[in-house]
Amino acid sequence: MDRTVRIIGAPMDYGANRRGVDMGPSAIRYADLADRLAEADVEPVDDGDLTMPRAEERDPDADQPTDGNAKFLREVEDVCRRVSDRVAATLADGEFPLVLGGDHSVAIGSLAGSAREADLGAIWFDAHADINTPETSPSGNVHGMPLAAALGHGSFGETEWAPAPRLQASSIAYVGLRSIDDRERELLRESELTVFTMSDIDQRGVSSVVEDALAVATDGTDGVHVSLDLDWLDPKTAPGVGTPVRGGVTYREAHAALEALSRRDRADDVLRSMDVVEVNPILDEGNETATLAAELTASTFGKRIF
Ligand code: B3U
Ligand code: MN
Ligand code: MN
Repeated sequence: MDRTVRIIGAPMDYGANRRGVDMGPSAIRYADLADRLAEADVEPVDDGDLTMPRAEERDPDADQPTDGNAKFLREVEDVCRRVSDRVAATLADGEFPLVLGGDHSVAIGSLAGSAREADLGAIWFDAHADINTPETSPSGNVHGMPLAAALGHGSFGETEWAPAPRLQASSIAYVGLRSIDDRERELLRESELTVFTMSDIDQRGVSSVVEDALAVATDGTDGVHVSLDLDWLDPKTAPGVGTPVRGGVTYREAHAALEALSRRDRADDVLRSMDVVEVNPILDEGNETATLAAELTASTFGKRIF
């Protein structure tokens, strides 16, 4: 056994515009996540799920802490503070935190916790850029904002819970973007984040793009956070996601990408924390997307065909 992977369920859907992603952690467990991780030669320990406040009891726009447009921001803050503490405690125990979403806003907590005691790099596998602020968001959904929160953009900069203490824009690389809002595009052009779109994958192949993303995320950092949004994959392969965008990576490309992160010569030193998000069992077909999430997580930890 290489190392202990602590599974932290965060069944949060406050950041998404539809119900269903709150069932993600159950569906991914049901798809034999623990057994698959054991086959990857890590020791899984399941912490169960964090308890969530109930959405039906809340008005999404009530009691907003900012003037901007961010639905359920108080609930997201409450959950992310607890995710952050759990991630930081797991790392302090020498274990690897694996956060199961829930919608992508849980990554605000993962990043903050992972970047407490280390200079952090991040690789963001997603169709979307997730760098809206409450001021620029077209939807008000916080799952479109986690990187803005972690970098302290807009009104997130006035909070003490959202910014990840030791995460720099220059250490973040996106892989596979294909849906970027106008305001996000303007910001990304001026920012230091590295953007690899689906066109880069078309032209150069996924393995070479992931190598470059790893170079960005490891340069001058102590470890890398991997954030896997299942809508990164093509909706034909991963139908169970809330905001599908056609033209994503295939099953084989996805495995190749995540296997590249754990090449035996570097895995244990480089990867520090991970989240797997946006699996929506209501929209899924036969738990296919959750199964894919479990398989890809095992690939990340080094599970090989032979
Ligand atoms: N960029 C859009 C859509 C979106 C972002 N992330 C997801 N959807 N999953 C927004 O609402 O911020
Ligand atoms: Mn996302
Ligand atoms: Mn997405």
